[in-house]
Amino acid sequence: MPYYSENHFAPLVLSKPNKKLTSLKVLGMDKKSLLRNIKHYYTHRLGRDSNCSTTHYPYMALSFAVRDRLMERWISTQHSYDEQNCRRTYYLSLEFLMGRSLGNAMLNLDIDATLREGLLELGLVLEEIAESEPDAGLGNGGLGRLAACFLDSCATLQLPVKGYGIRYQYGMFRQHIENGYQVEDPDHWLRDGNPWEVERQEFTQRVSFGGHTEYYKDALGLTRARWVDTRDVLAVPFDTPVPGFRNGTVNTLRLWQAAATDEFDLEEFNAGSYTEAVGSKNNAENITMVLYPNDSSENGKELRLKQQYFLASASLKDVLRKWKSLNGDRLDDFAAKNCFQLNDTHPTVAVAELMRLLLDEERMDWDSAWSITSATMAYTNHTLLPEALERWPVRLFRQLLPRLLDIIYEINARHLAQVATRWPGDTARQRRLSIIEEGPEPQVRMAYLAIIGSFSINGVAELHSKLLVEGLFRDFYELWPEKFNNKTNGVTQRRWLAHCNPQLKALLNDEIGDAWISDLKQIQRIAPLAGRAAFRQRWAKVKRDNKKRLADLVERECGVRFNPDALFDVQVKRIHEYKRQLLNVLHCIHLYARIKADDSDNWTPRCVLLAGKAAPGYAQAKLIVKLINNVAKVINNDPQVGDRLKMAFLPNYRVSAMEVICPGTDLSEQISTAGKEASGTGNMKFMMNGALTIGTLDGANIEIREEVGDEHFLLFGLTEEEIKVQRHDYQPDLIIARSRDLSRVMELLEKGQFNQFEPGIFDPLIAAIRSPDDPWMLAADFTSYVEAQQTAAERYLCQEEWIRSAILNCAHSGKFSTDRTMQDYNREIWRLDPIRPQPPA
Ligand code: 26Q
Repeated sequence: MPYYSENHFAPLVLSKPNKKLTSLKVLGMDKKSLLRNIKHYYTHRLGRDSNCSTTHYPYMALSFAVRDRLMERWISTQHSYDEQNCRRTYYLSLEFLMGRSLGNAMLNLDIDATLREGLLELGLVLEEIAESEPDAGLGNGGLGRLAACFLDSCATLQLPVKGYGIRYQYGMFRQHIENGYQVEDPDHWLRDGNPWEVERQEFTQRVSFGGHTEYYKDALGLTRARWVDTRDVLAVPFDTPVPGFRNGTVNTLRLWQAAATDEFDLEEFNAGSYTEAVGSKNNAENITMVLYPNDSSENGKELRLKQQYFLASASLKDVLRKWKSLNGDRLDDFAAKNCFQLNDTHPTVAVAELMRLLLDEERMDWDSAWSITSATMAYTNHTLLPEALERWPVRLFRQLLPRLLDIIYEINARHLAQVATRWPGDTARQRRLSIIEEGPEPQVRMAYLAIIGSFSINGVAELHSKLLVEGLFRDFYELWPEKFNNKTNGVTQRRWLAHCNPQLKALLNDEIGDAWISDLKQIQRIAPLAGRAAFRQRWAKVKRDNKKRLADLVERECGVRFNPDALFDVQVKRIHEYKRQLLNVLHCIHLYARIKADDSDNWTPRCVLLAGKAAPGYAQAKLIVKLINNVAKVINNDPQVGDRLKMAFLPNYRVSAMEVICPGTDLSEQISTAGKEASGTGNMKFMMNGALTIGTLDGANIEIREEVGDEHFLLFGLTEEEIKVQRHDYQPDLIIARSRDLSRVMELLEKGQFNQFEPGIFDPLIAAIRSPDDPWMLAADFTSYVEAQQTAAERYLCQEEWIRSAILNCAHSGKFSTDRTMQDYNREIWRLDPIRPQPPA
């Protein structure tokens, strides 16, 4: 027996629920009660006085006052869920990119106007105070932000959905630029305290690693397994409230933090190495130290697999604990009442962990355990890049999670037997469909485990879902066509319009009322107004003010002045070759070359903004950042260019930066190689805020174009099918030679115009463009991209037409609300009943 003390956090237990302790007076939502509360926190809790001059403490006091109003609604929502013992969904994700909470909470509680006014009486400007809040950057990009938008929509739809994730001490790195290069800084987002979370030590879980499997006979003489000699880690939950929009519902995001158990390493302890034994606690606590800053899988990192299992195991144990507290030990109904949505393959080890818990801890037989597991798990895929599919070395699994590897082998054996029955003698197919990829270093294919263990598998846009079943998952589709479905992504209009674009919100409310905030389809009611000059004028004023706000940010951060009357052309997203920021740069160089060649009659002044983070180990992406900065420097410092063209790279792209960027954008760049971007969600934020898209037929761009109509979308580039065909005979050198424009651009690049004192640094980018194996086929789309850009420039000159298109983009963005996405998930996968909480007494 290992020497350990049980969870020392476990509190003493009260003999019965204490109703007196929890009966409380509901807090007022009026200005007077709010201000009283804020002042109370400022003085009595934070201990600050009139000499204190930072905005941090007013921010904290305000946040505590707002948080108090969430608490009572939170408790009553959770009571209603328990009382009704309703079916629930758990959204398992290694990433939740929540951004800031204060503005969202005030909007959803409907106290933002009251507070703005009240704070002014105290001589404080709400927007300035809100700037003190650091972003909760616990995600890389699209997948993590999608999880955050989903939570907002589920709370608004009053669906009993709980998020489970990891409380990283360090979120997504902060980026700054030195000599044009990206430099990473740690993001210690919790340093000044986080008023939006509540630690719940009482629900601490224990998670095991290492050890080995032991077999024994149970009381009935059945052979059973147990996982022994493990090294355990505690998982401590921190809960963040997730308020719905003006509806009294407050859901939960539960994030796990690793803590060492009090078991000391016995040998070290007995050898008298007390300090070493205590020091080794670090090992445990490291598990939740940092978010992996890759947005495609990083292969074989042991710590990452530990994070994945830590999340899966702690969350499943927590759900089983809660189940037993409400329903007792019987699990017959478990699958009818619970659903786990896996956000990509990252938490997929949950399939094997749920089997382990049911087999080894609950003593079920295999078939019962499997029927529960495979009826509760659902998997969402977010990528089409085969190289991004997660695989883990079998060796690592055996070492870290030996009992789970046993179970995965058993799942695989039974699965392959089924394949053999369906396609007798087809051993090639068996090899293709096996969870285990054979080779010198055998691997566990996580996507296959997810597909086999789930009752639903979905892609995130129509094209993506279609390509999945035709390509990557074709064999599985033949086996189980009924499991596969599409759920087109969305974004929450609460954050991405109502909160981030207050002027447009006011304009919309004035014209069509505010129903669109919880029913975005209503926004199409502004479509007829696009034909009214007076409305277009008001729209233009809002856009110009937002462009000024964005121009101020760019000037502050980049030292470049953007003229708000120019066309604001924006590409912000992770830096990735397939997203083709490089194509955008080639276009900028092309415009520069035209100006230098005095070819600028009827010119449309243009300000090009790029932003995004490159994975720290992705050399080619980092070089693209450097090129953007170098090209920008040449363009901005050339007096001959003047106001006709400006270019800037905004450092440290994050949720709160996008809140300023998307309202001020005219032209949204969505220019990935067709068939590579699963969906994209930035495209939807821009559209909602009245930008036109210049884009390929990729991901959700296709559906955006369908909704708004071809005339209001700037289409270019090869289709996915054309890319597939032309790939076989792709000769970029020839394409370059035949295009005067592209030749001129390549010449400038190749003669070192943008790296005068840094010879050769861009050679790898030049080589990529010229390679017949360039997977992203930049040269193939260059000419058509330049043409579409020229069309955009000409249309912008006719402001009346441009604004009409902008209004129609906003008007037709109704489909791209996550409210719609969540209704689709709920109708076809989760089947949850909305629950109205009892209003607090
Ligand atoms: C996996 C293993 C190890 C380390 C890191 C990872 C990892 C982490 C993050 C792999 C992928 C990601 C993120 C992927 C992502 O953001 N995908 C995007 O998801 C969006 C929401 O569905 C889509 O809109 C985008 O098209 C897709 O690129």
